[in-house]
Amino acid sequence: MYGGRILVAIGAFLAVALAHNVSIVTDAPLNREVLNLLVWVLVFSVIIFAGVTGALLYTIVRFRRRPGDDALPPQFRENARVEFSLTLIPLIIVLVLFVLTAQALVKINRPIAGALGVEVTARQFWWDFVLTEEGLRLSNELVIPVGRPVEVKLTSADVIHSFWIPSLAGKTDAIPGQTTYNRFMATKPGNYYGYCAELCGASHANMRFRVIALEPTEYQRFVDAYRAYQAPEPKTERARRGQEVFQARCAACHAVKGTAATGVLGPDLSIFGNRLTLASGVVENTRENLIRWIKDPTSMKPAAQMPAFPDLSDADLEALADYLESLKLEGFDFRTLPRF
Ligand code: HEC
Ligand SMILES: [Cu+2]
Repeated sequence: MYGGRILVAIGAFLAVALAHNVSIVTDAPLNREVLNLLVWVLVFSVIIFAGVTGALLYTIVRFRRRPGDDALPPQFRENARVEFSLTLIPLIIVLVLFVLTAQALVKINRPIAGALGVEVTARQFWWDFVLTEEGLRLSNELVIPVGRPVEVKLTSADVIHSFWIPSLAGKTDAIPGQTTYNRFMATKPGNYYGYCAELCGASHANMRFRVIALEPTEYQRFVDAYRAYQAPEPKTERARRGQEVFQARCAACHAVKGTAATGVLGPDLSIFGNRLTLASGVVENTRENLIRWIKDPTSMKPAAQMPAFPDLSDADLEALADYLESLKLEGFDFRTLPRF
């Protein structure tokens, strides 16, 4: 009875998982290695499960008490052969798994020639990315090309965080004072969700990021444009006022390429107008959210490390928003990319 129900439950789970595509994405080299290990562990588990339950069932049926069985059945103590095999078989299984794991670890940790270097610094509660070769800083939304492996060099500026892009790569801890590595590759253009996967404080759950994967030519166009980019001069009186306020109140922590703002305590806002999200992937980048954020970041993100600006007038807030939205690389729109 129960067995049947359990089988139905497992079947239903698998059907739902398949229908919802809860699959491990095997494009990424690291994920593929881990998936292979999982298959081996599963195979051994099934063999052991079948062996143990099979022996148990056989014993129960074969040696059950029958009418008239009144005498004590034969009693055994110690059986060297059984004990020897019960030690040897698990030992072999553990050794096989050990060798497979060691092989996978070597493969996963081997540097990939020609990989795109990205330096990642995790902070409470946001992510800083630098495209190493190009020397370009991008905060919270990393732009990469499709079809080229990415080698992430990871560290943390404060506590332990963990870098995780479920559709592309396994988790890697970001540890203060240490460098760790994560390697992955996107095979489809898209807007991939990333998360912090290590409890790091009040806004741990609000510490997300995006990876924007572009076709190689589109990526190259982006890199060339961003390299040459200098923040455009404000075109309206209000945006000009916004820039003044920004220089006075925000530039100590935020950088805008091509201006006097060079702060590094907060995310780089050079191409804020191209950004899809605000506050490290927590809300959509809309004017309403932006103004709410500047007035009081902790109302949207507990313990956020940016001060509130309750003293800014509505006019100044609108001016700041005008200015920030004008910081844009023309000709790029990431909103239409599929999401993973
Ligand atoms: C003391 C440093 C500091 C000052 C001053 C500061 N910020 Fe911030 N800002 C931060 C930090 C840190 C974050 C990241 C917070 C988070 O996401 O957890 C941030 C995040 C932001 C974001 C979201 C960026 C993103 O990538 O999602 C915007 C927009 C922003 N600040 C605008 C401003 C404006 C406008 C001002 C001036 C009125 C300002 N900041 C002043 C430190 C500062
Ligand atoms: Cu974190």
